[in-house]
Amino acid sequence: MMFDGFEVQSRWDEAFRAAVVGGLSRAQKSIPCCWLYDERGSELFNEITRLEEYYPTRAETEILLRWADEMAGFCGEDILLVEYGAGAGIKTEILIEALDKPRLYVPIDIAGDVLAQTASRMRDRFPDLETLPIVADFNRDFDLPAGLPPGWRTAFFPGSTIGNLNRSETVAFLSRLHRHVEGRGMAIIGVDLKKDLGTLLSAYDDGAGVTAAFNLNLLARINRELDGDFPLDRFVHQARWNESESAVEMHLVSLDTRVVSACGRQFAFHEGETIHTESSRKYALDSFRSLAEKSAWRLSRAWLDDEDRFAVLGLEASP
Ligand code: AVJ
Repeated sequence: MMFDGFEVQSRWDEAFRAAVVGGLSRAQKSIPCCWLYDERGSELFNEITRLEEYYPTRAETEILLRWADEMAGFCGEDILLVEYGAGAGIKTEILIEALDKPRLYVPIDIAGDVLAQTASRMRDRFPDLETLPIVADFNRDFDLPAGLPPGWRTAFFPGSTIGNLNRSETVAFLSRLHRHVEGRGMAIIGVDLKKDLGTLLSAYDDGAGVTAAFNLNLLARINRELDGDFPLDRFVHQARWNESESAVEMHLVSLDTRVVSACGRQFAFHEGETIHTESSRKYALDSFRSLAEKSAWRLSRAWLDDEDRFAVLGLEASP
């Protein structure tokens, strides 16, 4: 079925409204992290990746630059590279540059406009590589189109975006990747590693306040798009460690007891109450290995940066 732009937009608005109404009605208020990334949110996230405190992007890029040839050998020749999320740009270019005669590049993203930009950038950069963009929400179940060219497939998921998923979501996601590579390919996945809390927490609460602005932008978005009246100066950003989830969480803390309206409804906050806006899981290699094995993958390679902060993992599908 096809939707015109207007219909797509109104479904999107409807989904945001449902996420906010549902999320603010829970005992622990929470809004899924995908809603942080409107235009302004994406700009702020780009700024985050350049912060001194935010090491993951730099560490992962360093790993790719150093080990791309080995990764390419791991993937094999004539492969189809399937990328989940199309924003990774430079990291993808590093890998593709190293690959031996890649046959097809398949970027997948929910945002059609971002995807189109990625596809045209990659066609310019790699004119001999066929690019087949696919609009899909990779957190939900979907199949790759039938009739792709033959060849082994590698699923590529950089950025430690997998850290946003909880255990069961991670297993479901990895199982989907296993199906997408037809049970016999590879996956290359960027994973942030567990480390001292000081380093972890300052990566999510930087001195310049960019992460705070990124988090608070969600309330500005609710005010603008869902007729909300959150007072932006009476909510503050907080990064905290959740030991049982092994995750850094972002919250928005209400400084007062108050009632806020949005979507034509009212939501009560008590002083200090929070909205949970994102979890970013940090793994030990063994804990990731066991999730991979639950979804029929074998962890065969781990490429780390100099300071062992971040890992790019090479998984092989077990039949
Ligand atoms: C894009 C999900 C990988 O969790 O590190 C950065 C998002 N949030 N700072 C992460 C994020 C706050 C980022 N991911």
